[in-house]
Amino acid sequence: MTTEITTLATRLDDAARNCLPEHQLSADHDLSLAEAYQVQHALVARRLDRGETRVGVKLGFTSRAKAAQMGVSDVIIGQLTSEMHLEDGAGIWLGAYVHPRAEPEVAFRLAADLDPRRWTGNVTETVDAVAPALEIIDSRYRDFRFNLADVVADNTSAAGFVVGAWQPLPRSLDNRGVVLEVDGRVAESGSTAAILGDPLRAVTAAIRLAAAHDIPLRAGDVLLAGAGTPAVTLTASSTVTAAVSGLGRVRVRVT
Ligand code: OOG
Repeated sequence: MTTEITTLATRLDDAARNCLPEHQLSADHDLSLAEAYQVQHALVARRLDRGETRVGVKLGFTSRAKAAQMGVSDVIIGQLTSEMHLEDGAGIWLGAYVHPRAEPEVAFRLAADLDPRRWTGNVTETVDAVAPALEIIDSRYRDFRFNLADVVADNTSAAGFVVGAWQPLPRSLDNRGVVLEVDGRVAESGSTAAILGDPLRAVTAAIRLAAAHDIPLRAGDVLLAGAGTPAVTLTASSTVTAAVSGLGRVRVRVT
């Protein structure tokens, strides 16, 4: 790993730990997508060195509305670690983040260890459960502004996630209502169809991206399929709930 990759990863890791926004890497570095994923790996390695474990992956920009909100178009992958995991109903403190937002998601659970480069393509054998989920995204960049390489390097803004009750895969998941509520009022609503047309396609996309960028996948890993609606900014003293029709709901309390 080059010194420069390590330096950039340290910039983003420090921004997350100090809860202070950082300048976009693209302001002074012309990173290719491959280099941006190297920065992401170096960033995750720092977390693993501190004792966190890898617990899954997440996709970004699987929804067109979400991609349009952020001005980017390609699907990207990020890595989830143990420290990001929050129990359903957990309280989070705004001061522990830079400028966090929440998104309603669908989560899958990997049935077995998987070598993404040797995947056979059978989605319903690869994942054994599905759950409603909430993701906390917190771009480490000032004003939540970035280009594709910036956000990949910043581990796709991953900061926290809540997974609801796991349940067996239903026959279809492709057109279910998704609602994001703040204090019981609907803030955003959409459909699982926004997630690549069908959230099951996110499984294929995640494995393809994991293979391309050397991200390991293990039995029990969580796979967040991407937002079903645009994100909402978290505000103090509020409760944010994500509901996916037929799957249930999950929430966080913001203090
Ligand atoms: C990047 C993460 C996007 C999604 O579900 O599309 C994402 C960001 O908007 O900060 O997680």
